[in-house]
Amino acid sequence: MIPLRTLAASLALGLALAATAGCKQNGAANGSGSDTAASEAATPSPLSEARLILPAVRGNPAAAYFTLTNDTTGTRAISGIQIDGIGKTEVHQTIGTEMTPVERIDVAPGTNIVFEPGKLHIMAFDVASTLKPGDTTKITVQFATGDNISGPMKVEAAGAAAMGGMDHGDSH
Ligand SMILES: [Cu+2]
Repeated sequence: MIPLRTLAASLALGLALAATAGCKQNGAANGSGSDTAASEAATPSPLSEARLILPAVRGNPAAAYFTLTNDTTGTRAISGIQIDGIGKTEVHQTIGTEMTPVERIDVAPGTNIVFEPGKLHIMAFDVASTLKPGDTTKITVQFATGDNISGPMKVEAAGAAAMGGMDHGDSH
């Protein structure tokens, strides 16, 4: 008798090609403007750093971030966010591992409010399939007073850790 031994050597070759897809397409001349904020010259927009991070999986919510400066003399209360190509938005605050919906944000005169990963952020639901990385869409910040501010918003691919491990699958 010959002991038949089948050695199934399955070589799982995990070719981890660190494919940094959708890298920033920064042109050549990108001088790091240290303290000079007057780059665009024309109108200093109170809205900056606006970007929409597409979900890695279609059907999931996107996340949106921006910085808003209250350049008025009174407190501005953000009451809603609209983004072209997005069906519905919610303002969330991440506290620890939990996300809490925020209904209204008061921005004191002369201060900034920063929406950023892992902190205050916008969840963007019903993402239009037309939104692609590299596109520019439009964000409109609505205030409780009825007026609003709009500005361009960059559309970016779901980058590594861009979502900071956010999962809206469970509670909500
Ligand atoms: Cu969220």
